[in-house]
Amino acid sequence: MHNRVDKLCEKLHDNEAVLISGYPNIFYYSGFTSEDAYLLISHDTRIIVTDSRYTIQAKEQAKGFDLIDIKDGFEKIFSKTNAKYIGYEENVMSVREYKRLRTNLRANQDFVEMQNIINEQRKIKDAGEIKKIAEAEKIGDAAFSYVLKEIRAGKTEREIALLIEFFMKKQGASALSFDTIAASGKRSAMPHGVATNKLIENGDFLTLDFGCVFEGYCSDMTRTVVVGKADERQKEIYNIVLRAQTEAINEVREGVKCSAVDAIARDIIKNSGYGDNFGHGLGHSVGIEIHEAPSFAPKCSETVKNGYIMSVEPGIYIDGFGGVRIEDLIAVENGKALNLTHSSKELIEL
Ligand SMILES: [Mn+2]
Repeated sequence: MHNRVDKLCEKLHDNEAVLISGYPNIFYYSGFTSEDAYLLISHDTRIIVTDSRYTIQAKEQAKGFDLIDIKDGFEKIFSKTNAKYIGYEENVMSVREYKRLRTNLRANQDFVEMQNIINEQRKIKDAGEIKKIAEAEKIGDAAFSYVLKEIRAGKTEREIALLIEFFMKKQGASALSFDTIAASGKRSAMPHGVATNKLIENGDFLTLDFGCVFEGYCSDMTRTVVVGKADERQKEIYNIVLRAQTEAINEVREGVKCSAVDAIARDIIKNSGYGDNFGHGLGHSVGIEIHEAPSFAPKCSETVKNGYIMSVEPGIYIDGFGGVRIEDLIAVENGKALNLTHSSKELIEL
């Protein structure tokens, strides 16, 4: 944690501090696992602010930080640094909180927005982070092979989602990365169709998109199966998505443009006649949060770097018919792509 704080300070001028108020960055920089806290970090300050519910926990987890009780007030907290500019997280702080905290600044201090500076180093995952995400993804793989034996016509999407969720928690997951998507039949045309009480029917596509949190880090994977026998159109769509996904993964390596990886998959889908049926980006980074920067998207100007963990998840969605998405998590190590997802991508008919 300390080198992360040091690295952040390298980006701050002598007269700048940051006030971190969102869980992901509080966890990243201090190891503290509750969101009811603030970190004040500058060249002369390492402070964690929380309340009496978390005092013991903060002392144990946020080593190297001085603890201040929030009851002491922000006037005292802001007086602990000589910094003139206090950077805040604009994605996190509410307008109300901003207004309230601002009245506690010293006369010569002011707030400035610093979300990107605070988030920047989280793009590159260290070996320990990659290991945790790989472990989380392994739990997802195990959940998928387990649930395959349970999927059949007559069960609801919700039942299948719950089985996946219970299994992942039993395997050591502390939480879900997001609400499990289990979208069957026509509902599979909704890229984010969370599980409902719809009965799974024979001939349905069933898209399962799920992930869990392991030691603070998220996993994410998607598989689409057919319940019963796949028809010709289902096979056609599935194979286009699979080819787009596989060829995009083959392009992932250090130095390649994120937009170029997106283009590989997008062009394959477009040239197969389904360009209008793939509306979302190809992928996103995953870490403490399920959606992190950068992304594989047409407008992303970044290049792939070692330490990036990215999803690759093209899809084809046809209103009134159904849809297919296939998603793996890829880690970039030693310049090369390493697939963290091991579940089969052959079309599974159940
Ligand atoms: Mn995803």
